[in-house]
Amino acid sequence: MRLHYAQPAPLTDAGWEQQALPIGNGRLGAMLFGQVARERVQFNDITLWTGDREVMGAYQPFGDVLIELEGQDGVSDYRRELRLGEGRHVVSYQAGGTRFEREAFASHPAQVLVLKLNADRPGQYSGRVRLTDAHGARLTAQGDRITAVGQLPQPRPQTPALRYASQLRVLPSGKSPGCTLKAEGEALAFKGCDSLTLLLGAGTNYVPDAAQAYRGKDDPLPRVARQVDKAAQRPAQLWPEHLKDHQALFQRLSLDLGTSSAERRALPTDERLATYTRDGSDPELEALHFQFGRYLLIASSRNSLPANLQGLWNASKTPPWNADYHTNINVQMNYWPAEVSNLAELARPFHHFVQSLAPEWRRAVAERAALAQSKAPLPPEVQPWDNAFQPPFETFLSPQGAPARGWTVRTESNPFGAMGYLWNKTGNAWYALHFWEHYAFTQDRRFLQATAYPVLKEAAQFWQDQLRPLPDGRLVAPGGWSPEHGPVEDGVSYDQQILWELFDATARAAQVLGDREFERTAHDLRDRLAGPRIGRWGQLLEWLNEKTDDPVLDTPADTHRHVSHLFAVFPGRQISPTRTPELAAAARKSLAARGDAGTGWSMAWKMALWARLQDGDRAYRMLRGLLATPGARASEQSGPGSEANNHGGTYPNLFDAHPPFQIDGNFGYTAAVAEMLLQSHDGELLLLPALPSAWGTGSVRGLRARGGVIVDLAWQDGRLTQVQLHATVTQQLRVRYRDRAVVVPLAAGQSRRLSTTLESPR
Ligand code: FUC
Repeated sequence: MRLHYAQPAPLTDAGWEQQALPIGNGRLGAMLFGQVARERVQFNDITLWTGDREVMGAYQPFGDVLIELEGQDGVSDYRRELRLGEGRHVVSYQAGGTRFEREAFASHPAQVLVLKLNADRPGQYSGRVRLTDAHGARLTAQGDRITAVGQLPQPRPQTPALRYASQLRVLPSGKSPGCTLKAEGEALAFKGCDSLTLLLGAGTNYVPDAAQAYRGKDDPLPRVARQVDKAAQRPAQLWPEHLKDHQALFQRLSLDLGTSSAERRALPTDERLATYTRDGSDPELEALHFQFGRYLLIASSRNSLPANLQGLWNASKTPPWNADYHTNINVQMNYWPAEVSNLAELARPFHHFVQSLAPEWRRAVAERAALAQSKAPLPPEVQPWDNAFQPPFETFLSPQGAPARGWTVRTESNPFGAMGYLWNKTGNAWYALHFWEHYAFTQDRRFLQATAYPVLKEAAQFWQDQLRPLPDGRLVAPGGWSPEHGPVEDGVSYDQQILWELFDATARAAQVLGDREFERTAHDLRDRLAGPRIGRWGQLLEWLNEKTDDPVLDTPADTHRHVSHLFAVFPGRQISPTRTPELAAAARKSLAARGDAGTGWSMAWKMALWARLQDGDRAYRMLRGLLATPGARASEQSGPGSEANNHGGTYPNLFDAHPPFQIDGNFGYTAAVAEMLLQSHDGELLLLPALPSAWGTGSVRGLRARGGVIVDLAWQDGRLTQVQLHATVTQQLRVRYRDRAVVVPLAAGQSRRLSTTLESPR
């Protein structure tokens, strides 16, 4: 469970993106280069954003810790590694007869980054440490610490600036009598030390509260200094405490997809990936990449803002798409692995984000509704392409002209309420479905009642007010857009399918909670929606009416990266090979025509779709394309309609290449692998529904299914050999393997082993 390399990452932008390695505690994170004489630790806090409720801004880099070491000549035996099971980065090498070892981890319990410099001979550490700040804060070095306090430029004069602070403290350790540490200008200089511990704290005054414009009153510095000081009082406990915390999450799931050769295993990860791109045959790398997705979620999604387009790792003031929260696939994909890979609590930051931004999003909808009601000419800041105002509908009004209840989102969003680009109107429903899924997996009824149901119901009411009847009575979402593809029009399949899931989930939630009336309303709305239809060449239609005169849209030549009209297959469940075989066949037709090409996230989505269509070998083909040097498999994939740069893949540091780096492909990969091994969306537990022939023998422990069931499986030569179920709530569970299905009674807290013919041994 480790990534390892025989050389440091170059100190360049590309070195950062493709070779440096990430650590994180869900809020604070860093990228490590593993340089010897001059190490750079580039760090982030997930809340450091420019912008406000009107100005988009961008997610920002915080600064760097720069470590300069003397006497590091003649380096040999160099190795750097990222140990996923420990949440720790380790660099080791030999220089001048000394063995040096450097480790780094991001502690969630202590809320600091910890770096330790060790050596096997005393007094070997001389050099300096600096802290830099990406936004020109004043730095002061005093005693054993360096402090930076600053604020980001105000986006508008009336918006309070976002304030931040970082602090680095250096603790020399060991008995070496000659060890000195002192401030020199803005740096800390040390001489003759046995070992050093560096503690880095950082934070902002971001608060998840619209009423305070997302900026708290408190100064970040005292909190940051307190975190650093508390850590400094107990340096020896930081590591065991971190390890325990990390493993409590990481070790819930283990995956064995087969054994790789010893030669392959010994290869540094960059060479190993290159070899794999050519030759495949490395199931341990495939399993490692699955676990890397879990590692990244643990590192970028805990008790603060949710993972953004880059998780929380960013070294640029102008990152691609502002490293924002993109609403039409990206932020959702980030959370696809959370429930299935047994990390349910890591989905909570996304829920909190939605809840804390809802007041701003309500305001945005109300403003649009008021504009539409006033019938006044649109103000200049409303772009002509703003699909809230494209004919024939004046969104967000009900057919009777009343403002719609609730909120929704545009395609781009920041953590202060600003949104941009076209409205992604069913984004509200898709977000609400993440709340439902959390309940479905955890069976936490309190969460359903207090948290999920209000969100589901508000989204359902929004759509109750928005839907328009066609002359034949079917209901359609007005003025929608199949993301980033085709015209704005009524009843696009993406909207219709998401709304089917919304009403279905809302009805189920209402049923659990005994809200009879709304259960009926939601059911009725679900059943009146214009549903999926099949077109001329057997495809699933992407728009309400087939486009018969477009050269690309709705033809087999359309290879656009978005596959939004297949939502009903995954992450939705409206279409399934067992319940709706004709529609599933049409989805398959559309998916095959779209081709294997795509950005990272597009490939990951297709992988999950093939898994849901129970075609393990096609899912595996997507996996091979995704876990490969970017663009390496492009020749077999290109087609008209594809973008020039849209061949995703994986960089040597295993970051997903959109390209450029974008983390959704990592998370999508993990979710899709889970979907190949176990599915629970269709009213029964499907065991190994899309096991590819490449994974002959293997096992998984700790997958999570809806109904709160934890599942362990083993298989041999492509056939199931072991099943163990652990129930968290009492239930009658339907379990299927291939064409055999049984109902298994499970009591809360009970573990049950089933035979491979799905009978439980007496
Ligand atoms: C979506 C995609 C792009 C990119 C962007 C961040 O809009 O269409 O490919 O991933 O999000």
